[in-house]
Amino acid sequence: MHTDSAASAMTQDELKALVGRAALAYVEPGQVIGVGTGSTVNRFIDALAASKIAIAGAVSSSEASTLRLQAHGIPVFDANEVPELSVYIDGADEIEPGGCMIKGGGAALTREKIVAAQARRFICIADESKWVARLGRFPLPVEVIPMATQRLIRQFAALGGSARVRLRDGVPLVTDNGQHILDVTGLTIDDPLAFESMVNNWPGVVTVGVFAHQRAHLCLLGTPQGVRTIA
Ligand code: ABF
Repeated sequence: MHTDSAASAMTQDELKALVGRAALAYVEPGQVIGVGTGSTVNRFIDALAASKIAIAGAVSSSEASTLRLQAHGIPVFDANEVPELSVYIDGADEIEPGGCMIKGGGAALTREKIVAAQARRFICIADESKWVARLGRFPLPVEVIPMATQRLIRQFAALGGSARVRLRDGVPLVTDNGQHILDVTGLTIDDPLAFESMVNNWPGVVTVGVFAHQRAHLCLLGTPQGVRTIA
């Protein structure tokens, strides 16, 4: 772990821009790269466009990231067209020292996990507010098939969790995949790998927002003292 050049006190958005730029060091010309979703990734996309690094294109994890990439003239490929990606760059809602994450605050967790699974290396870019000792403070996003919602709410309650359907403008948010999101508070996730495997098997769960099977190999963490590179 090392810290780059010192930086004065920075806002969260400035920290996101800092790590968005730092991620460029892991992008090689001619590559097709995997691109995540969220405001930190947006800063990476903008930095990538400004850098003029001539990548071949990107595989995107959301309609939102696709639109931003295309607005910069960066070609976007379907995941089925690119068997393997050298790198996947994405944010997180929480990341712990082992590289396990909670993701899905941006409702893109399913496609994020799909694209991450195609990449040799997952590089997480985050401001220091995302760094936690143990996962679970952030409400856990779970993408679900709507007909299973009530039973899944009861199953999370049996674990001490309180699950709510994520709303947008007063109605259930519909994901890029046409499903709903539950946000679950009150969980203690001591073993992310076991928890992800368990919830993945519940009928009606599309994706649970614990990324332990697809954990980050490297985290670029934005701090007022600069970027901490944590492997
Ligand atoms: C995305 O990054 C989501 O999984 C996660 O919620 C988000 C973090 O958002 P932001 O960078 O805007 O804090 O991958």
